[in-house]
Order: sequence, then structure tokens, then C-alpha cells
Amino acid sequence: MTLHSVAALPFPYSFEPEHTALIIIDMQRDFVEPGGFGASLGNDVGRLTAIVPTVQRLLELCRSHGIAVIHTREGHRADLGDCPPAKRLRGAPSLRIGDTGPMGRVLITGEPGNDIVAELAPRPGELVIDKPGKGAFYATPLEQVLRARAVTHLLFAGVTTEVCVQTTMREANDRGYECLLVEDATESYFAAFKTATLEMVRAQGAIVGWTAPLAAVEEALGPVVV
Ligand code: C5J
Repeated sequence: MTLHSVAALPFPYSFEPEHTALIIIDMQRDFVEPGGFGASLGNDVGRLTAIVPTVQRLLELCRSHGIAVIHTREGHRADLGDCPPAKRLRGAPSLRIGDTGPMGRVLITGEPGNDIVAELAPRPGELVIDKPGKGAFYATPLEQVLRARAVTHLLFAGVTTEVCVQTTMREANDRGYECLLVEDATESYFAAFKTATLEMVRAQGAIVGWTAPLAAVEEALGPVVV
């Protein structure tokens, strides 16, 4: 077992690849591409599209070093039985969850908009967690899977920083996982919310976890193994 140390904030983050998983949160077309749920709420999805190459680099790095990869997708059953009315009816989006848009029914599992973007498509053997909530531990088997694989450390990427990424990191932190958020592999529709989230995660001696840029993770792991 090799211990790798990342130059992270607020202090170095150490992990063993054998006990680490990369969790890529919700890099699905509904949030990242025009015509989906994110756009229906009036957001500029271009901010999220821009991180796809960075997430791809992190994904390839982790794959090549034998780090387990887990993808998540936020979505609901076709009958909306797992979508609280409070979630569907809130606000005044141009398309509500379950309505039909340019990429099929919005935020419904199995619809084209629910697919992870092509550049980050899961490979056979990589776990995909479909989640009805913002947090990936709520109403999913994620915790059992991580325990069964003896995972203790989690690297986080994906969108949006202050909603599903932060919620999942907090859930993981409460369950005892050591969490690192890769700064340039996550994004928000709101620049200020991303900045605030990175700061609050690592404040008070890493109260939720650590943050570091991809370059620091690359430096710690060494080059992609081909
Ligand atoms: C949101 C998410 N923002 N994946 N979902 O509704 O962050």
C-alpha cells in the first residue's frame, strides 16, 4: 500500500488508492447542457460545461491508478413516486421535473437528459448511483457499497458545488469518510457560491474536508499509468 499526500487546504491530505473512491456528482446532460433542468431554472450552463475536460483528466488519472470510480445522477422514477411535490412544484421553472423538454422528460431516470455527458461516460464495472435527492447517500446503496469495498477516503468532483456536491460531502463526512474536493473539477452556476463552498468545507480545521486543485492530485499520484 502506498500513501500519497496531496498539497491541500487547510493542510495535506493523505490517502491510499486501494481505500479511495472518486465520486463524480451529477455530470449529466440535464445540468450541463442547454435544454435541461439547470437551464430551465434560468442558469448559464456554460459555466458547468467548461469543467468537463478537467473532470475527464481526473477520471483518467484515477482509473489509471486503480482508484474506484463512482458516478451519480440525480433523477426520479417515471411515475414521480420518489419526487416530493415540494421539489417539483417549487419556484417557476420553464420546465418542471417530469415535463418533456428537448432531451426528453426532465430529471427522469432513463431519459436522454439523465445521461452522463459522453466525455465522462461510465465504463463497465464503474458504479452508477441514481439518486432522488441532492445527497448521494439519501435513499441509495452508496454507504453499503463503500463499506463493502473498505473505502475510507473520497475524492469529489462534479456539479453543482454548493448543492449536490456539498450535500454529499457533508453526508460522507458525518459517516466518517475523509473527503477531498477537487477545486477545478467542480462548478456552480454562481461563482460566489463555489468560492463560499470551498471556504466553508475547509474552514475550522477541515470541518467538512479538504480542497485542492487537480494539479496537486496529479503531483501526489504521479502521471497517468498507461
Ligand atoms: C441541483 C445538483 N443543483 N446536482 N442539483 O439541483 O447540484
